[in-house]
Amino acid sequence: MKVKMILPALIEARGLPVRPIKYSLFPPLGLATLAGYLDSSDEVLLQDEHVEKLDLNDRPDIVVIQVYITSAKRAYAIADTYRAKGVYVCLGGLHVTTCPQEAAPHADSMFLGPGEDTWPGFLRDFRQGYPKPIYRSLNRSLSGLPMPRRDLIRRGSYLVPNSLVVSRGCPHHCDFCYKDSFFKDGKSFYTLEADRALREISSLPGRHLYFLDDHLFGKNAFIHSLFRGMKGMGRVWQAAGTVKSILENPGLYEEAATSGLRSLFVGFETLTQGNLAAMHKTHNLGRDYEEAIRRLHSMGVMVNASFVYGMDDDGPDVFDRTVDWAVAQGLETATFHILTPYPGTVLRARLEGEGRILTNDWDLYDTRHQVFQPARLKTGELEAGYWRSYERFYSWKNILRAASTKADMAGQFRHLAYTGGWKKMEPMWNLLIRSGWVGRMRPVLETVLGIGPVRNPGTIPRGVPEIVNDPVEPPGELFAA
Ligand code: B12
Ligand code: SF4
Repeated sequence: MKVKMILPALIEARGLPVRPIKYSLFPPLGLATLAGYLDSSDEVLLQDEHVEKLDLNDRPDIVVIQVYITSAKRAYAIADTYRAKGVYVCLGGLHVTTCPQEAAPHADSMFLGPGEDTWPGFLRDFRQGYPKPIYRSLNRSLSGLPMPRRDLIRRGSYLVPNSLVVSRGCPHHCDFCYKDSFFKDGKSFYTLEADRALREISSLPGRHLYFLDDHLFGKNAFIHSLFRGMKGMGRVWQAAGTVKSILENPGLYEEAATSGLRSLFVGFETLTQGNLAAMHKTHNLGRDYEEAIRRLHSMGVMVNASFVYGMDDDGPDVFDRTVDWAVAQGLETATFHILTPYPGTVLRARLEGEGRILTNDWDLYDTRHQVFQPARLKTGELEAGYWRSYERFYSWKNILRAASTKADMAGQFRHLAYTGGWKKMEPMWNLLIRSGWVGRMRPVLETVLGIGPVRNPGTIPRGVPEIVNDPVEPPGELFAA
């Protein structure tokens, strides 16, 4: 059987003259995971439109498309092209789960929720000739999960090919988050067995790992076993965790740092207690953010802070206040978002009830556009403040100020190299992406992450496969111009 798997790109990733590095960071892990369920006799092609030009002239038996909200229009156009040729089209992913009626006219089979239970069932049905129009995930478990088919991924096209997820979902329930809408029909937080996770980690070449789990630190027993197993592997890794987990678990992050944790994505979201309460982000309420940052920095762990603008307590001062605070804390990187009411979320239901949704143009639901009426911000203020935050946080003046909070020269140097590398060198990244050389920057990233007051020098022990130079693919046509 011939199976084609496609991750369509949002317009920005296809059209821009300068290609942001964020679209060449991570490979399509969800699709590679589903490919793990196919038979060895099946012929599979996985294409990621963020890094290659799609070939839509073929005629496979099944086309599988992952649909995100911002790439939904493109996903439906690709689906329609194949269906017009009589090819069987499967649509799944987050946006299909939250907007099934919208997706239905473009699919032969639709999949709601995570695919680990529904996809194998569909494959059986399809091979027997009786596929159903809709599959809804109800049984949530990762036991027996096959290894993702990483052999289908063009490693050289990504800066971080070693992304992985060892859990699904998150134990918390924030009103603005996609999580409860995606996992609504069953368990919304579950993990792999630690042994299985460690086997996957051991199979990954090189040193660097990026855990894409929503909250890696959500289940203590699992995570302790994982870190114990990773100790001595010589890895450097990045992940996401909550303020609560940093403050409430003595020893946990020390163990993580010893096993190679070098930077943590933390959802601070807002500096205002009223906002946290209104969004039911209760695990952040009353927490000492500054203490959490100090703890991470004392272990040599860099902080990537996430902030969301536009909640009801946010007035015009929120932008500068947040950036000034972030710089004073010596945060290495920050990600700012405009509050976005994704379909299926509690936030959206509330704003709809209050008549505050301004548009349903999904292209604008990219956390960079104002799509609802804020309570205390005038038209234009939210988007202008959002862009100003990036400009101010990543100005050389503020990068130097934040770096100068680090106790020693190595820490200051790492801060400058990491932050400057991400945000001040877009033209260089653009060139590397277009020339197909982005993967060659991985050793540089690993070196920068390894600098500084870290507990684990990260030498590569025997047995860890290392790829120094991934095969370099020719630049895709898309980037040749
Ligand atoms: C890595 C990541 C990215 C990466 C790359 C994405 C990629 N290559 O897949 C980058 C940096 C490019 C990115 C960009 C953006 N992202 Co993003 N990203 C993620 C993140 C952190 C992990 C995705 C992942 O790999 N998950 C692990 C795999 C195993 O799960 P999965 O991909 O969901 O696949 C499973 C199921 O969805 C399902 N499935 C999926 N497709 C199909 C198809 C079929 C047929 C079947 C059966 C099943 C199925 O089965 C899979 C196995 O269970 C998620 C958060 C999250 N936890 O998912 C946010 C997330 C997906 N991103 C989000 C957003 C908003 C964006 C941006 C708009 C942000 C921005 N401001 O630019 C852009 C736009 C992306 C786009 N192209 O449209 C939102 C999506 C909201 C929504 N309702 O769609 C999320 C959920 C973050 C959040 N908490 O809000 N992102
Ligand atoms: S803690 Fe993060 S991932 Fe978990 S529900 Fe809240 S926003 Fe979503």
